[in-house]
Amino acid sequence: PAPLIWDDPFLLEEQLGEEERMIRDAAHAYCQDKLAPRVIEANRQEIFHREIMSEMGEQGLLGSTIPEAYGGVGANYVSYGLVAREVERIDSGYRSAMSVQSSLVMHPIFAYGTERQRLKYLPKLASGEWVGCFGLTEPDHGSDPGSMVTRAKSVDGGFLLSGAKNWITNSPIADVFVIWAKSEAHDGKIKGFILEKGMKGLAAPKIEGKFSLRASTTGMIQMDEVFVPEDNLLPHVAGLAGPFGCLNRARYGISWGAMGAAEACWHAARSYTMDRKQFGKPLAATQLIQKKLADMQTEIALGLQGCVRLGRMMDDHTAPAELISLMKRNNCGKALDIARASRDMHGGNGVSDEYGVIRHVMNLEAVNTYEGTHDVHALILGRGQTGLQAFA
Ligand code: TGC
Ligand code: FAD
Repeated sequence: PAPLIWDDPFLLEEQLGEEERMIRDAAHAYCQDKLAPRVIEANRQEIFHREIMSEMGEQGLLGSTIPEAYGGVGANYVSYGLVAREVERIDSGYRSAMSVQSSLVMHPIFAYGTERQRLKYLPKLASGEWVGCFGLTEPDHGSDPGSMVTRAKSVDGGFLLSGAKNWITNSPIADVFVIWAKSEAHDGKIKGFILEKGMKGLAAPKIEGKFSLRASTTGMIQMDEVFVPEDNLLPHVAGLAGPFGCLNRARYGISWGAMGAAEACWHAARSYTMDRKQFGKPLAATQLIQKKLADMQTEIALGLQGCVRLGRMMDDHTAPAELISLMKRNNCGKALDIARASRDMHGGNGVSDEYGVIRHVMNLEAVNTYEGTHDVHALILGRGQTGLQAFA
């Protein structure tokens, strides 16, 4: 039999096309050279270095699936996933910033916007000159966004938006806000609106004291009768299908990203336990440690195979939403388990940020919760196979 490649058991590498590998290699080099050196300080001090958005833009990592005419690079979804894996190998917070800009801000403007909106916003979002955020969750409505209370009242020439959004990635530094609100002019249906920094009545205070994704900035969005011109309504979608169309793409990217964080923790655990000796031999020469390494290898190998298959289905337009839930749920839950085990295998050193692993544990707690919690995705899968909804 052929020898096993321990860190690529299914030969994922051979399943990628040349262009996919090129995009992945460029992202890998950028992440290792530019993101890795900044992350310990960013996490310690709770800083998001704004210039990262411009650097990612320069590298073609923002809205990479959007056509070139609007500033994207027209990459496929497998490439988008490979990039998410490389970014999250460093930190889930950096992948968050990229996912939100790409899947939750640029995608809705591209898919549901007018040509004028595409031309106005997409190139500047692609270059990182502008930062975007996505406001769906509210203080009292998280897993159940359909019950949102943010309202768009119709007035001459546009709308007045009032309400509050909570836990919004990038909001404190955002120039562009994609907001979901129930619109009076559309029979109370949920519609998407593009708001801009500086609009009267709009505020985006930072949420302080976050012990997860500290290298990503998160805030609220407060709207007090913000006037939004008719031109800033996203006309081509109504209802929850609008935000969920964006979430499908972001959740898919998170499936890959979480595996990147898991791989970082697995490789760290393997190296650490091979070097560290207790009772006169390397920790990695003990059965308990080897079982943990075997579990990590197995879950990551299977998780990545699922990602590449789902990516091919996304590219063929055959991916059902439930399958995206299956991968988001599985890979986030497994990555969190792997990060916690790796932290344990590092002993006392595991709680020091110098070793990186505790940061991944903290980050993956939020990744397992946002974009649909682990249990909400179980309910989506349960409904899919029984036809019975168990949410309410
Ligand atoms: P339900 O009856 O299931 O559906 C209502 C309408 O929406 C459509 N729909 C979808 N369309 C496309 N893709 C999907 N995945 C869809 N899921 C639902 C559905 O067809 C229907 O359309 P229509 O035309 O018939 O009206 O709605 P429900 O109210 O029962 O929903 C239940 C549930 C639990 C599935 C859903 O609300 C849910 O997924 N909750 C989780 C909320 C969530 O994921 N929030 C994410 C906020 S954004 C975020 O976290 C960003 S963090 C990013 C980062 O920093 O990286
Ligand atoms: P809740 O919905 O209150 O859930 C609490 C608990 O109850 C969970 O364990 C959940 O699984 C469980 N639960 C809920 N419903 C049920 C049920 N029917 N049956 C059984 N159990 C249930 N949102 C945005 O719109 N944009 C963003 O950019 C964004 N970024 C975020 C960044 C961070 C760092 C975080 C932490 C969150 C972000 N979110 C964002 C919000 C995120 O999507 C929500 O936190 C998430 O959807 C869960 O909602 P909730 O926090 O209100 O929890």
